[in-house]
Amino acid sequence: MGLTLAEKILKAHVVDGEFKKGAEIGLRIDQTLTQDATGTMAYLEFEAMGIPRVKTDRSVAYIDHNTLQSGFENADDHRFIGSVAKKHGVYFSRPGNGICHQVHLERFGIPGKTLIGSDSHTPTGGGLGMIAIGAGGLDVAVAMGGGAYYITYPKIVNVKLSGKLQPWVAAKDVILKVLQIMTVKGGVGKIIEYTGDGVATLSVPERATITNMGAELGATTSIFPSDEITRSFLKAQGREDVWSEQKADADAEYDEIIEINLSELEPMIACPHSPDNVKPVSEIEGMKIDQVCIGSCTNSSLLDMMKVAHILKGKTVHPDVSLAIAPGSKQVLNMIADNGCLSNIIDAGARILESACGPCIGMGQSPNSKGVSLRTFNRNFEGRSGTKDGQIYLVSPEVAAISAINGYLTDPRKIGDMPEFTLPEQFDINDNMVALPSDEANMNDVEVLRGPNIKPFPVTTPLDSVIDCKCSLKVGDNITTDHIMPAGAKILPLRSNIPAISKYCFTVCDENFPERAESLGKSIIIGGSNYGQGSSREHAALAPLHLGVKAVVVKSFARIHHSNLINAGILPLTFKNETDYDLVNEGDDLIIENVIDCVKNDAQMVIKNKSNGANIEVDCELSGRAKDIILSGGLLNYTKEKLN
Ligand code: MIC
Ligand code: SF4
Repeated sequence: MGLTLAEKILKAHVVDGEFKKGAEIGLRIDQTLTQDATGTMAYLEFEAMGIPRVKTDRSVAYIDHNTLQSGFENADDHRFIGSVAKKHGVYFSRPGNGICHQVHLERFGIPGKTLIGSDSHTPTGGGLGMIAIGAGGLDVAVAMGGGAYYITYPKIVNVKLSGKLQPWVAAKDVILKVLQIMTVKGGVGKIIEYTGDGVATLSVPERATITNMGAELGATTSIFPSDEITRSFLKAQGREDVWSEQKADADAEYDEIIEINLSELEPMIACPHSPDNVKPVSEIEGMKIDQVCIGSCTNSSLLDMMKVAHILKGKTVHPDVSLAIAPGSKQVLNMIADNGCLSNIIDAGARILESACGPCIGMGQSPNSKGVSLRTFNRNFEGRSGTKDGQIYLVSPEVAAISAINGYLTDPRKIGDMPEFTLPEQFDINDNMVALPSDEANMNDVEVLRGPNIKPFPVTTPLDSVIDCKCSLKVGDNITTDHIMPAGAKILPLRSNIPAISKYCFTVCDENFPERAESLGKSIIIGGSNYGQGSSREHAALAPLHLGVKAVVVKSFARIHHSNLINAGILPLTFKNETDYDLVNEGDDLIIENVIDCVKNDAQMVIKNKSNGANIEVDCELSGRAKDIILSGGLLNYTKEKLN
């Protein structure tokens, strides 16, 4: 039996474990990326491991999230990351150079290689035919040190594309369609592999839009083949030498098949507050809007900007609408400046933002109260925009731009013929905002610059044999990491300071949680299904760790957050019977006995609810390695023990 493309790349990189479905496999990692909001922790962790130089083929540190410098904190973090990167052999993409995923696609990604990044949208690299996976900072630190990255051998879903997108229907509509079919938890434990005749009709940036937002399916990653289209993209980036063909065997077998005829798709929209709450635009067309934001790692490529500029040319943004645009990289911004598109955008009245994440992570541009905001981004979780009652809708750049002019949600197919937008044969290449690492011989001359906001990694302790404490919080289904550890302009500057950021943990759900958890000393959190969906931020585990959370008991977990809890030494448990969720309430006194024995020997773990007498069976499904990590009190302790 032949292999799928994902399996071929995985197989070529397996360094530990048996290569069979469902088993845990350790992968050799060729490239890593970090961004600034998760990067400071990742480099503190790397330093704590005591390995002098990174051992990957290429590691890149980006600054793109915390670019609003309203105090010293973010600038200090940028300086820390720049200096620590230089010392240890990491390329440093300076603020202004662009969003990590966009820049990595343009300048560093290589077909057939593995990439892990401390950001959940790292699968963008799948658009080039890479296995690119989002992970916690600690996992990235270990990979930089040459350690393997562990995943469960996933199921492979084949999304077969046929036909061709009709004018004004976009790559964004493809992934919104997939989200409508699979939902935000449908991809957990799966890789989404795109095949079929339709693939050849999509450019690399369009493929990258699709793999990027595959993160919203909860998938391990998504991947396209690397073909002649990929070759011309890399050639235009001056990197044809790194191209190789990557495709599935003709007789590859998939676990699931989804067929999508591109010709039949229409413009789609994800409604508040979930990326899978998808409808055709035509169903709610005419909805009045207050704001439009175009950009983010999903939709900020040169092609996206050129389409937007074409729509805006000679028009004016509607008087009731604020339009903000952030091109994805310095390369994109430079090229639209050179080809005149930027001038059309400025002329129309758009507010030009720097090439960074910006409003996507609540770094400015929060909409007005109850404001309706159309965004080309990938997440519309409640509160993420910075306005609690903001109504965020996710659409393609085409829908966003035409709606900004009209003042209401508009189906772009109405605006007549679409001109051909093709990628240039040569991009504008200037890597002057990527600082090179020091030579190994000179690394000791590089001083690592630490600001006062940078606090050490929290101390973890080996697993307790008895967990005897209260339930400090009970939450429902689909809790996102934006609920657990909110971001935004006010809180993000505290990413290097766990004690300070912990004061905001879960405040979206319950303002009193941090104080309550801290005063309890230790506690357990109860949750529903798909707990921890969304970002890779390990702060969603480190803040609960700091607040004394010993175990999280839920109906099911999202992949990256599950690993982050293990890495932080917090016990991740699932209800054996989901209905037992009803047997625990906030404030109940709980006890779990023989914890170490149950973890080591896979014995049935039971939570006794002393408040109502219920005995609740819970599962602790961990691989052998994950058990050792939990027993050691987290990945850092485990790695140090191994290195010693
Ligand atoms: C996001 O889109 O939620 C982020 C901000 O990029 C996160 C990383 C973070 O929280 O720093 C992600 O996607 O992993
Ligand atoms: Fe940045 Fe938004 Fe992309 Fe996250 S999803 S990396 S915040 S642009």
